[in-house]
Amino acid sequence: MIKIAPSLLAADFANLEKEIKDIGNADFVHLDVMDGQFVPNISFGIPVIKALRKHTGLTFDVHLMIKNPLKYIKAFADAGADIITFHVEADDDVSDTIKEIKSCQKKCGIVLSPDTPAEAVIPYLDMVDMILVMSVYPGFGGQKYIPASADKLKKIKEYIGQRDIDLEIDGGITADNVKQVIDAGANVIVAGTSVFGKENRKEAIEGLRK
Ligand code: S6P
Ligand code: MG
Repeated sequence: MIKIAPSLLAADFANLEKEIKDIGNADFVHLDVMDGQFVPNISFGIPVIKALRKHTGLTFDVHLMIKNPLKYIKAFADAGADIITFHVEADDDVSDTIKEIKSCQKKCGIVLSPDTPAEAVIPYLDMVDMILVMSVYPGFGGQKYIPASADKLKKIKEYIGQRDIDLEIDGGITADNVKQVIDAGANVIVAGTSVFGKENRKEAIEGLRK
């Protein structure tokens, strides 16, 4: 099943309660956490996620772009995350971080930046619920989709085989390229600018679904 995950990074930060209610027809809310160290930007963190939790029943898909995810997993879980994904390029041990997410009874996922090869997922295939392929370099919303991401999705889809793992794509997704990434194997579609850049968020989500 295809799931649409609008990224709040492109929303109006002064009106997040309204913004989150405006995307009630989405499947997930994608929450981009940046620490200014793993990526050259700072976004928002635990208190904002906790505050938003009261305003929607949508699944919170928390994407950690932080250098040391391990020590913050419990705090994000307690704040209301349902799925926590972190980068294999981060400093902490990948297996330990997966185990920590599972010990908090949350779904866990690993993220690959554009220069990390598809093969990097192989050791973790029997441990994760989700794999996120970045189709832009992490750090900023509103960038252009990197076309080589489709081949990476295809490879990872093959590695996944019959396992029950969601394959998520994130960065520069629009109504023009969404079919291409779904055909390549993605079933969770992150969309920031192509949802919150539109006047009518609900229509933008339906446009992506179509
Ligand atoms: C990477 C980026 C993504 C977000 C993104 C998507 O720098 O921050 O992780 O999920 O903001 O936004 P857009 O505008 O590319 O759809
Ligand atoms: Mg993201």
